[in-house]
Amino acid sequence: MANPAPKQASDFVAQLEAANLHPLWDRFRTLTPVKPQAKDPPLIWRWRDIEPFTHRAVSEVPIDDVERRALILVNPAFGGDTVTTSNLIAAFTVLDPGDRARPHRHTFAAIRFATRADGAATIVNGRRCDMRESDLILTPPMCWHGHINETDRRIIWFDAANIPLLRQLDANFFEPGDPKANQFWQVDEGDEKLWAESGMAGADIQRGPAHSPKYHYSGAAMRRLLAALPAGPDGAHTLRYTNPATGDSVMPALDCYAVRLPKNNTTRPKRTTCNMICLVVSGSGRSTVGEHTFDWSQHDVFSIPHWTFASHIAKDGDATLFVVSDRSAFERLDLLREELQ
Ligand code: GTQ
Ligand code: FE2
Repeated sequence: MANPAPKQASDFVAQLEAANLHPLWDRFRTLTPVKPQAKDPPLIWRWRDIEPFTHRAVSEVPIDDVERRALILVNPAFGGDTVTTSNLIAAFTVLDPGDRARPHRHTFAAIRFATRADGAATIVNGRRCDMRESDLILTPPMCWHGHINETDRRIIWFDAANIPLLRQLDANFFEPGDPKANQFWQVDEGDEKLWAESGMAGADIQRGPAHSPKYHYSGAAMRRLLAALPAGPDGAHTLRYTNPATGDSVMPALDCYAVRLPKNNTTRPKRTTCNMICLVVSGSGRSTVGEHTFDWSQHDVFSIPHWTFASHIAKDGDATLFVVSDRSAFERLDLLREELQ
């Protein structure tokens, strides 16, 4: 009789459970899977499906009634939770002429990337960041920010944040600003000038928080650097947005990249332990992510869940992707692993 009677074993487990004890041997496999297994299959959200809802949001949702007029891209694999892929959300935000999204600040990190936002402005900690095509604007943890559309056109941009990560850690703090404080909006670029010249910085500027002291990264500069960059080991030309004071990621738990895919050259499949959301900035192409193949064009968004192989190819000319990820968080926890096929 090598095996103990199952009843005896389960009695023991039940008694342990009643005493707030769990036997590790009983659930070892669940507690320590041999590799990560993303909850979500990769997903694509097509701009042609999203855009009509952005217009409806403007007509049905007055900006003064809401904190932000953002449509969040959700993967149903999270069971109705507001999550795009693990740790991250992505959204499109809409502002009509004259709209102001009131100031606030929070501990989650956020970014916005200007898709159709020429002339809109985001004010970050008293600095006015005027948005031009493909500009990236950071709103690092606890920096005050609000948005304003002083143009005569409807403005739409892509934004992303690590809200699901902070909910998991229960580390969210949120402070509303004063919606009537007019001085919030009456600012110029301010200290953003201190970080506008690459490779030059004030010698006597104190080192501050872990995030980038530069909040505004120009789309024109991104395009110039992407055109000059050699291909990496995967065949793509990849730029990382960095903190100019340290050379590190822009924020400790949100990490941004731009990728140029040369036409008709499939990148080598790659997987990493971090999560990525890709916005198609320009061009069209096809990505194979895990078992899924996505054909994409401008302003489509797709997810690359962690530990899922992804490869990309541009069609009819070069294509550019903007990628937002939680990679820097994994680096800081010494949990980043990568594989290239
Ligand atoms: O622009 O401040 O999509 O706080 C989600 C949370 C945008 C923002 C989002 C936010 C914002
Ligand atoms: Fe915000």
